[in-house]
Amino acid sequence: MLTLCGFAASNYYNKVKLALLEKGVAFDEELAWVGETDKACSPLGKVPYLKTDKGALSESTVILEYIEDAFPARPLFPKDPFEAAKVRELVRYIELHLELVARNLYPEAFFGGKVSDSAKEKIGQQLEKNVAAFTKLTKYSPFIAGEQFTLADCAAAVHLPLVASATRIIYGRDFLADTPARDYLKKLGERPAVQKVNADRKSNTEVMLSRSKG
Ligand SMILES: N[C@@H](CCC(=O)N[C@@H](CS)C(=O)NCC(=O)O)C(=O)O
Repeated sequence: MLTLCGFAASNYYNKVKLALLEKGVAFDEELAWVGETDKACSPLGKVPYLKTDKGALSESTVILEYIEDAFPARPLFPKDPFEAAKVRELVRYIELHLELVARNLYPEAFFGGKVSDSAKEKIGQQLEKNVAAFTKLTKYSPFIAGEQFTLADCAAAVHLPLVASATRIIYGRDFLADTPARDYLKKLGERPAVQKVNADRKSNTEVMLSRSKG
């Protein structure tokens, strides 16, 4: 049995949860807030981590790859090795070149903190460049890597909305607005698994915010 540990307000957690739901793999959830994680399972204290019969795994994309290998039914990679690599490429762009850059804005965008004007300028330039490069790789036909729902859609479903809202809040302009991302995300939101992830995210975000106030 698999146990996904972390909290549903976390986009990294939700990426793995979405893949498990889409694949129809059974799993339990164990609530672990940042600061309350099991360091034997996730040595850096990050979420998510996955407990399996063989031991624990940390790092969301490693967990995704493990789930694909261990549960090959309802695959989230194309069969063709090159097409599968294109999916991995998109996942990497989303995580490394969009999420990790935009993340520097979150303290001010979502958590009442402050990001310096010089940092905002630098992050904005980097994000513009990265969004343009990322857009060259996307297909939206109808899924982000092509005809099949893949792990790249799991990554896009959780990371792109945050990039859009953080840039809208900080720069007054959604950096993904000139791409098909908005319509695509709306369509993805019709999938039952995405709806479940989003509903759990909303209720857990309220708990998270009330914890930080209390
Ligand atoms: N590279 C990690 C990133 C996970 C991550 O940063 N998770 C956040 C929650 S959304 C976290 O645990 N932050 C606490 C920390 O970095 O100490 C992954 O892909 O799993």
